[in-house]
Amino acid sequence: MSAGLPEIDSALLQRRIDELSLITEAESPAVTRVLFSDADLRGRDYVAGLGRSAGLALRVDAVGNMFARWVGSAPDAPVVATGSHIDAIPNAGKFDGVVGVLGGISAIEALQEAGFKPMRSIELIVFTAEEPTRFGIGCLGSRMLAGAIPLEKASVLRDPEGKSLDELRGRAGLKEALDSVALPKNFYSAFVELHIEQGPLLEQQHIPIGIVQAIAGPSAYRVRITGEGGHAGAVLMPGRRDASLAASELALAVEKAAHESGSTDTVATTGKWEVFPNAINSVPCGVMLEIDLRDTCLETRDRALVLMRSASEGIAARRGVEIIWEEINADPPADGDPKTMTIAEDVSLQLGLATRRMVSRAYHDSLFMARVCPTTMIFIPCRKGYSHRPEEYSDPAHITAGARVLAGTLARLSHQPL
Ligand code: HGY
Ligand code: MN
Ligand code: MN
Repeated sequence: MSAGLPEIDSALLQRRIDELSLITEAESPAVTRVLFSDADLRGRDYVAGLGRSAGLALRVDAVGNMFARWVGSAPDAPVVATGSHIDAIPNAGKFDGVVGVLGGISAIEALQEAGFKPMRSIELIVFTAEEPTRFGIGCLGSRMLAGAIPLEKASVLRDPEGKSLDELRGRAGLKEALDSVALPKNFYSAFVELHIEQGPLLEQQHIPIGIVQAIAGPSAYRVRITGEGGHAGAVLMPGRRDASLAASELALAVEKAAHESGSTDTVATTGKWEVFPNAINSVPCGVMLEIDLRDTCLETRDRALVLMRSASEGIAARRGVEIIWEEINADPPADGDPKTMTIAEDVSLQLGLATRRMVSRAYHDSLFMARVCPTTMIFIPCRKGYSHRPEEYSDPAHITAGARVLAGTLARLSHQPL
């Protein structure tokens, strides 16, 4: 490959990001693209079209992970992979995940343009359901690739309307058995994901490239609270067993536990809240909460959980309600691979780009890819750290720089000794 690093077609990459952002179920500039929704299926078609025009060999697995491969001169050697996701939670932005998918395609096209010839094949992955919106669990596609979710748990997943994974993937024409998804050993030699930081650090410190050395471990819990309903006018206050007041106390206890875990890396959010019967003149008899608890350290995350659970028992006893906890997922944190991080740093240096190592507090498919091969992430700044909201924004110059670092890193990894 020429001494210099290939140029990314910045205008084309930006245009594609804008085009993909218009494939949404939300009012622009918001983006909503939930797994296997029409928008998600149209978004997949859009990206598959780009992969085909780049001459990549396409395949889709049983859960909808999409693979676009640039076959190298050593086609049977473990493959170098990159990629991210295009699904988006309701009312999100247009860069989360998309930068890694479209930036990955641009990086491959730039290498092709520069006459680079891969030795190890280079494969772009578009992961199914990085977001938990449809089935309540994040990273479903990369989890299954890594064999990190029991098949019996994956196959019974249902969305809030009761639709099953099989029914929905069937809509996308995916009929193969789910046990075909898990990757064989040494399938990939390395994985590098380009992603917006979803935090304010890089922008604040005017650093264009972040190299992710650790990804916080996510856990999620569904909590069902059952009290006693009744007429809002007729049921007097003494003796009420109002489920939504118990839920309110529990949500505050969740916040308190995160503060008291002993680490500033503990974060907890009661992000989903459904009240039943949800009528102004009816005392709530049931509430379903979903709680998101994360930490870069398992020990302090578990400490926060113990605090939450004991607070929950106290609330149940005091208010005479039943509180049942169900774990949705509890995943360990992941570490970046030192060698892969150093390659990304060297390439950044070659491009005159300052870097810093950092922790990702958001989870990503890299959290699971790190279980199957040496993995790191390349972060780029996003305005005020905004993400999961329409104001999400990343400057084209930063996106282009990130894609250039990705291109150089993939080229180096593809020529790693077999
Ligand atoms: O929630 C997360 O960390 C990711 O953006 N799905
Ligand atoms: Mn996200
Ligand atoms: Mn993401």
